Amino acid sequence: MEGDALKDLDCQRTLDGRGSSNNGSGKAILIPACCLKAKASKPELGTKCHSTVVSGWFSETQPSSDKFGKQVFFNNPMWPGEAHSLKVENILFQEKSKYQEVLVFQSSAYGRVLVLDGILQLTEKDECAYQEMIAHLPLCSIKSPKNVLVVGGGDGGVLREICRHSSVELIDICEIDQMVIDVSKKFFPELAIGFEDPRVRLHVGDAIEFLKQAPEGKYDAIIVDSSDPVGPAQELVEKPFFKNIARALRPGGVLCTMAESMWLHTHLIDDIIYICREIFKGSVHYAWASVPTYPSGVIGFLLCSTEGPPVDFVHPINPIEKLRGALEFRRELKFYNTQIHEAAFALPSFVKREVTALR
Ligand code: JFQ
Repeated sequence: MEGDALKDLDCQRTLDGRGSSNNGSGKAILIPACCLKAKASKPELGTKCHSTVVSGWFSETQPSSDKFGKQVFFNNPMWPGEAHSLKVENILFQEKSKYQEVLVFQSSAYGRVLVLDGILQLTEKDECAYQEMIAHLPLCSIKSPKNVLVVGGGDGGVLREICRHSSVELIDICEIDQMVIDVSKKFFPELAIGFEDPRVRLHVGDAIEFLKQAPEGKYDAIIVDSSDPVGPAQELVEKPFFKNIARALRPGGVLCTMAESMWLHTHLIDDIIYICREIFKGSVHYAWASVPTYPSGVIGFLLCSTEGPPVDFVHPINPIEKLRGALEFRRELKFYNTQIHEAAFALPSFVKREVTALR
């Protein structure tokens, strides 16, 4: 049975008031709590539950079935053997865009959650850590950033953070999936507020093509807020992409890209750093932060600068506390500060050993 069929089976179970029913096989089965809730509370879009939601819990696994038709779960190949689960209150949105399956649900512990192709992208409770770090680590490392490009980031959260920097005059954002933008505007207004700033210019399309066309040396900073490098996003960790980024940056310009988890991906991190060291002749550093709902509870960032005025990523030259109005612009900073910035570059011993490109 494929994912879709499974989904239908999960959701077509009739309610009998006792939380269990019969799918035609005569066997009583439990009705996922999300379906009970959905039926009772008439959510905005349909009452179907989702293939990653089982018995009312969402996990980043790929549901399928074995040869006897029994439901089994394949782990995402990027984090084999583990899955973090969130209790689902109800499903708010579920649709397939041209590029991916988009799911929004209300969780009991982390507020609303955005999931793309079964992979958790953000939750209302801990999105602050990721968005604040990926934006301020690079922007506080250079003086007066003016032109910034965001690759991906269709939820708008990174835009919200960049807007705290009053020196910034232009923010180009290139997001491929219009549905992510629309869904964020509807369900995550605290993030999508980033789109309202007059400095933002939205380009809906393929960032790889966008970067090829970008004028040489245009940007002071480029932030890559992508999904994991499986499928189409794979290109975002390859050499040609980084070359185009370096070309679009001014001398001494900075890149900050999401760089997975040091607990799970030291090989991948090593590979990316190796590539970036060849291309970015200024400096290349790895930083990390705690984001409880990402696999293994941490996420990494790769910071690179092009040849030119040297950039000291570890000791920010443009501290956020000194930028007028930055701490409270639109909403208070929740996670980032200069101490966290400096601490983010301290690496555990096993990372220093395993990521040989960092030596
Ligand atoms: C939020 N603006 C984008 N990007 C989130 N495993 C990624 C989502 C998937 C995670 C890594 C970060």
